[in-house]
Amino acid sequence: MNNLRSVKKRLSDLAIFGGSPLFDIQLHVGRPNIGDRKRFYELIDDMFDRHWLTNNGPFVREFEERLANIVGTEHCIAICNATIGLELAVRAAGMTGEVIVPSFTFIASAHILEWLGIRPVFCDIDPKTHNIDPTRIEELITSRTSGILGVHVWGRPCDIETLKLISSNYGLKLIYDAAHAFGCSYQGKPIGGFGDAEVFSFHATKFFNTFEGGMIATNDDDLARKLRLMKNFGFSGKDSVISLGTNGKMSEISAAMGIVGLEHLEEFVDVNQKNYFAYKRVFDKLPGLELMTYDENEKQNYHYIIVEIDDEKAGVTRDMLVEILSAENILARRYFYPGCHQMEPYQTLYPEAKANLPETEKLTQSVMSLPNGTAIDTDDIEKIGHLMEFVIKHSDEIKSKYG
Ligand code: T4K
Repeated sequence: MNNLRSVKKRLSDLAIFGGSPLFDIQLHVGRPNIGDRKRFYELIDDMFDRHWLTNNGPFVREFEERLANIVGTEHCIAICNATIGLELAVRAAGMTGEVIVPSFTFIASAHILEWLGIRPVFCDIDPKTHNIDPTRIEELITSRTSGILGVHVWGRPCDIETLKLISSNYGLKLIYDAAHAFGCSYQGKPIGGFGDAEVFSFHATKFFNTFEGGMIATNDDDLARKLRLMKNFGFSGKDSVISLGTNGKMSEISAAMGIVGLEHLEEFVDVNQKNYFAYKRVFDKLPGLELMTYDENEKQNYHYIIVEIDDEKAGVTRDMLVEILSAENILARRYFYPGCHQMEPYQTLYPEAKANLPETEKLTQSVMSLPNGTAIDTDDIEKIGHLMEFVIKHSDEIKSKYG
């Protein structure tokens, strides 16, 4: 119990934010997983030797092929980031007017709609899954609704079956923001093949990264053809532009990072999973702190360590915990606080949205995300556990310090 003793010593006078922190280095949520550097440098040498840095180069083509093998869709289109990927997918699918989207998501999911002149109509979530609540969708459908943008929050799939049924009943397009869900499955099938298209993020903070990057997966040939044109300014060949387009291309250096990362995919998942179960041992013992569960029958990337805090039972609030952890160099995040509808321009444009989002409102106040990935190990997690245990035991004194 040396760790516990040191925590007690460290916090004994409950001058919680003084002295040197429990961890010497900062433990961040979103620390990138990095594969074999030597192999990466070799690929970069090849790239320089070829003098081909972007524009559908050989690394991008190889990366797309490997992705298609993993995800099992007809088309995997590498892109510069998921935000542009979502814009491309929504535009190529022909969404207009209004699109139904959860507010409990990263702001990009809402921004891409508003950016395209589409109104994001915020739907509440199911508190058990943190995903869009399908029972609340139909009441939001109007004559202007053209689609649903589901988000597989934390990599846990939406209720895909019901969303598919609703979208086909109402003639709506269905796109998934699968930014969190690379390596995850739904009913045994890889995420990527559902809806009209699914968009993944390979941003540095995701469990698998290409610095910045992402991919659009689809089985729709026509949509894929449109997407390939649109991500390259609408060029169909040299000197021939046949549609409106933008620059959504992935660079060769990103694709090289992706190729190396794919060679470590199982190892990244193993580390995440091991850490997840170490956190589980910690949180199983602590009152008022509930660790989000993963469905063990599906494939998961175990990247997100999401804890819901019940103030009454824990004796401390989520915000107090985040502050205490941060003072000890554990940089937890309040994802997704305060919810898209509470950010601009949505708060001003659609002030009435809040009234329909009670579960979103509740969750944004009680949830926090903790570090995971190769930059943290089970010893660190045990230490975090001792700290949390101590904080909860001394919650009355700590609260009085907060005034
Ligand atoms: N849809 C969803 C559901 C998403 O979650 C996201 C992205 C998107 C769409 C859009 O995908 P992209 O267009 O980005 O491909 C971060 C990421 O920037 C963002 O990609 C991610 N979601 C979101 C959940 O997290 P911030 O504003 O929180 O980033 P920041 O700079 O505060 O960094 C987050 C944490 O990561 C910090 O603790 C520091 C750490 N970090 C970050 C970077 C970049 C590192 O340790 N190393 C790094 O290189 O948005």
